[in-house]
Amino acid sequence: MINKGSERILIIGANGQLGSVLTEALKDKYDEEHVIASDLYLNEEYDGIFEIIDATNKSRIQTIVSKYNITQIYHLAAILSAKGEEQPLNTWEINMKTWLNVLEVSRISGISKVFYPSSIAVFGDNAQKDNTPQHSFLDPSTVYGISKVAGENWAHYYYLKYGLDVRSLRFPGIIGYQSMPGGGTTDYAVDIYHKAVKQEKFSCFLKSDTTLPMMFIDDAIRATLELMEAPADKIKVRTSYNISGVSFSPSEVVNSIQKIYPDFEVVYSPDFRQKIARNWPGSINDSEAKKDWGWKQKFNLDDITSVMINKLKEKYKAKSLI
Ligand code: AKB
Repeated sequence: MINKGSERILIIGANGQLGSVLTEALKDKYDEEHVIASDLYLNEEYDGIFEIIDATNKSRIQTIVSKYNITQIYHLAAILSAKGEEQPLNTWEINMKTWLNVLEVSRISGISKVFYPSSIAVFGDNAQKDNTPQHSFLDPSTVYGISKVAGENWAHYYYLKYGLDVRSLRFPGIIGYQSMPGGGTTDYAVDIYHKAVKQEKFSCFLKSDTTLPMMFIDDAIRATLELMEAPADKIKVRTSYNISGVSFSPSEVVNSIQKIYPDFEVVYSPDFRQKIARNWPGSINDSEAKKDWGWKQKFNLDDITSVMINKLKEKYKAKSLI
């Protein structure tokens, strides 16, 4: 049972694709005035308590944690796989520094639970490509992937050495209608729905048969909340859990969209992101998450297509853009 009144939650990276939706879900679950959203820039549209935090600045995180007596931190700020390749050393610096700052502030302030999103980007060429097991060889090909492997190991270290209750999921590509992803290799799978609804032709930066693990945003949010609410003794993996949603290629999502928009057109112009995708798994084995804390995915590809198209239609119609 959650004691709604006693928990005080800080979300770092609340303006992002996952952060913006997770923050609303946390506000539904806990007292609204106990959920503190934060990011590098103020979100003018956000309705609730918002603080500017640059998470490379440890004392700023500490100030906000002390100001609101924070008990849980969700650390969602990171530079993703494709964007990260533009400036590898800067990506390493930001992804690691922000995470180590969060871990240190959490340790010093006695934070009761911390959430850290990892990614399928931790896997590289030497991991099994289909049904990739939890305990695989990790030789990522992107700096984002390297930072997530290191981040998972730091989570494990803080758990072992200080007993800090850090929990983590290896997210696949996340598909949602509320906000756009930024800088990932799986971003095409959101953009494609926007183009379909606007009845525009889509140019895909991956080859048509590149199968990747993906997940609908509702499943991703539910997985996060279920993991964070599970009793601590159920959490056996203290690096990061594999979780699976659906797996599909660009041509499969095109087929799914064409059931609703038969004239939807796509051209394929693979770029550097194809090489990143080729190194990632096609599907994920999440048996440990299922066994330990009861994870089960709900949305398949056609479910995702139906919700995405309906919600985006509403959104674009409201703005008179379609
Ligand atoms: C990316 O494409 O970089 C992210 C991820 C899979 O972590 N969406």
